[in-house]
Amino acid sequence: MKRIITVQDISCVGKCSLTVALPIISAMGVEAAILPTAVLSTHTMFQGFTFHDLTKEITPICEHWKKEKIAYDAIYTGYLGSFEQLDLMKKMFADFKGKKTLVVVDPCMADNGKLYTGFTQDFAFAMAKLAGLADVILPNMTEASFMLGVEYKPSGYDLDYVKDMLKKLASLGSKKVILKGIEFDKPQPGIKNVKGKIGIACYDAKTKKFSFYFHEKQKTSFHGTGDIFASVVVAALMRGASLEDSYKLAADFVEASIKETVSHKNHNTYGVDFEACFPLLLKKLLKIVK
Ligand code: PXL
Repeated sequence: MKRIITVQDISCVGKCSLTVALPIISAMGVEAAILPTAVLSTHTMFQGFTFHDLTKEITPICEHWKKEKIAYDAIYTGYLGSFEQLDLMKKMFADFKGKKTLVVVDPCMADNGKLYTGFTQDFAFAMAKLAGLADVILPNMTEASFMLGVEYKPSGYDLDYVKDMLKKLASLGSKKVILKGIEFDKPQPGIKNVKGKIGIACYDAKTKKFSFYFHEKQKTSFHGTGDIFASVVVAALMRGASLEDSYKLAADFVEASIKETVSHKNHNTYGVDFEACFPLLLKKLLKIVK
């Protein structure tokens, strides 16, 4: 069985970071080892959340793993809370990246044109350096804009703008870029149906191939869906799925989870009910990987 080490916070309540990565990776038939970076009472969308930093634990934990000769097939980082943690991840990549280890950085720090509470433009530039060490990165349009130091455009851009952004993100150093949250106002060459759609654009710097996947935009957005998306992508890659199949599976699962959540009256607003969509996820996964 493949083993992923995922490095992100524990938001005790919030359906994000480790509380989604663990169940999703496990359900997809991959071992999920964890390195918690902090414990929060909730994610940072709530008022008055508690925050206990675990940075000091990271080095001793990694040293113990080295002593035990524990190896990982993938290293997947999500929400990281400080410059120091970014530096520690660089060291972790150097220590644990074997010839076949896949490094995935989800530069989880912003959405809808805004950085999450506690982050700055300098942090985004530092995250861009970490992203440069990864094999796969999965920013949304906001995170991509902050990492590149360009103004975030909520609309009015075209396919060339997106392709240029993908190439610039790849030039940070990572070979594969999955860019999320793309919305076109007008049809684009090869992408006719854009009305009411939101999509993913992907660039493989090795093959120089672009690919796209557009699906229905849901009216409500939720925290944690980026973490769900990334967890599905990493686990699907570990199960041998192609990059394209992996991000399509992830997008379909997120879409189904949002639809499931809003189908209930008085549904919660802090995260999606992805738990109810596992049968769909596994059915689709088994079609891809047999
Ligand atoms: O889902 C991303 C995320 C992860 N962890 C924490 C967060 C957020 C988003 O706000 O606050 C602590």
